[in-house]
Amino acid sequence: MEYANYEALTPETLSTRLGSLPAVTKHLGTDPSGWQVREVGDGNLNLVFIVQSDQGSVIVKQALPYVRLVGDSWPMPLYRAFYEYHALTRQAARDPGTVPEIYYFDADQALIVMEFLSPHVILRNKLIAGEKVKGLGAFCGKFCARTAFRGSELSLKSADKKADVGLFSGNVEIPAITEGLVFTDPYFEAELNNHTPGLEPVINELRNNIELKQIAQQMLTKFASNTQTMVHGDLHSGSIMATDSEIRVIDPEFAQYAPMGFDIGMLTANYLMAFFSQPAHRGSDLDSYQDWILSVITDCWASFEAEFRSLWDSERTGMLYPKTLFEDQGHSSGAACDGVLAEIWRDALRFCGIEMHRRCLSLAHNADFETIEDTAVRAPLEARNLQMGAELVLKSDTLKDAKALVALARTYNARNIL
Ligand code: SR1
Ligand code: MG
Repeated sequence: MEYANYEALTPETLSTRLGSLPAVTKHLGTDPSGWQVREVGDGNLNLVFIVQSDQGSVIVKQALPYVRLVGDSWPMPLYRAFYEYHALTRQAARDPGTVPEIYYFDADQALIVMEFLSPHVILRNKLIAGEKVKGLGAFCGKFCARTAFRGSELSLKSADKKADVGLFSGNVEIPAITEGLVFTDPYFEAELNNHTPGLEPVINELRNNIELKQIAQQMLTKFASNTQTMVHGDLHSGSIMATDSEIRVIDPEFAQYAPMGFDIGMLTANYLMAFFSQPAHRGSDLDSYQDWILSVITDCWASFEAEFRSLWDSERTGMLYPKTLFEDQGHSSGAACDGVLAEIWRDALRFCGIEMHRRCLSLAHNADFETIEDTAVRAPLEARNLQMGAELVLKSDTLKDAKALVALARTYNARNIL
């Protein structure tokens, strides 16, 4: 794609430029002069517009040719919209009803018109505000299991899966962001890094731990070379929108084929960071809200495992662990499934620990901690998060299950580190 005609939309030009598209007028009506357009993008990369008329609303998301968070000194290919579009279509097929409906895609303008989710809000804001979402853990676990299983050669025909790996392998610069910012930058003084003052003793300890860096690089190797399934690639609480009981996953432009444990590991990290940040956000309801966040983590893993096992029994039609080798021989494949889940669990814990580091040490921190204005309050909470992250990376073999994981989180939450 050349993008010769690409032009970034503005609130002033959007109605004229999209006003005659049937896919859009179907939702907003045919009189664009009455449309209200607001640019609401608060992510790190793109333009996002809410377009409303008296007949309905849509979201228009358009890629910019650079990283919005940094500016045009960091160019970023427009083709990421193409991958986001393809990721959304695959997620919609693999776990129907969990992602916004796409109304229109324009590859040359790097834009997607999609369903406006309302009254959904970004989950991270709900977690900061102390709001609960019914069924959150179960939803997330099922989403991770279904997309992991159904995007892999446990389920897909090999030729289809390999063709898809080929398609997504064109998405180079976006994974490179993760490869640098997530796996590498936290562990040395990289140019774009920043951290809360006061954390230096904890950071020095991490950066001087050679084993920690070695395992982080092992996980980077796995992330970059293991094409087990199509992952969302950036699954955190900012990529989930929810009401009190309705949940959707958004923003899969970081999609790539990668290890099955990646999404659920990153998501678990973001729940743990929400948990560790709570003392600065809550009052008398602190304990019960922190308990609820930990229950989201255990629910998520329970639902992931149950769904994965169910798909293993009912949809294992790919070339991996075929029934011809097990059930058809009168042999149980239960231990093989246990083995696959054990590897996902260990990988996820390590990805989780690394994500806990990057959100406090490299570029693109999360609002859970960043909205704590008093750095003297923020630093000790981040210190707990950083040290637990290191334990997850270094000792993933010793943590048996999600119950043990949340018990460990409680011990770090009680520590005075700085
Ligand atoms: C430069 S992009 C920084 C971060 O924003 C995205 O949401 C991803 O998390 C990425 O790592
Ligand atoms: Mg995003």
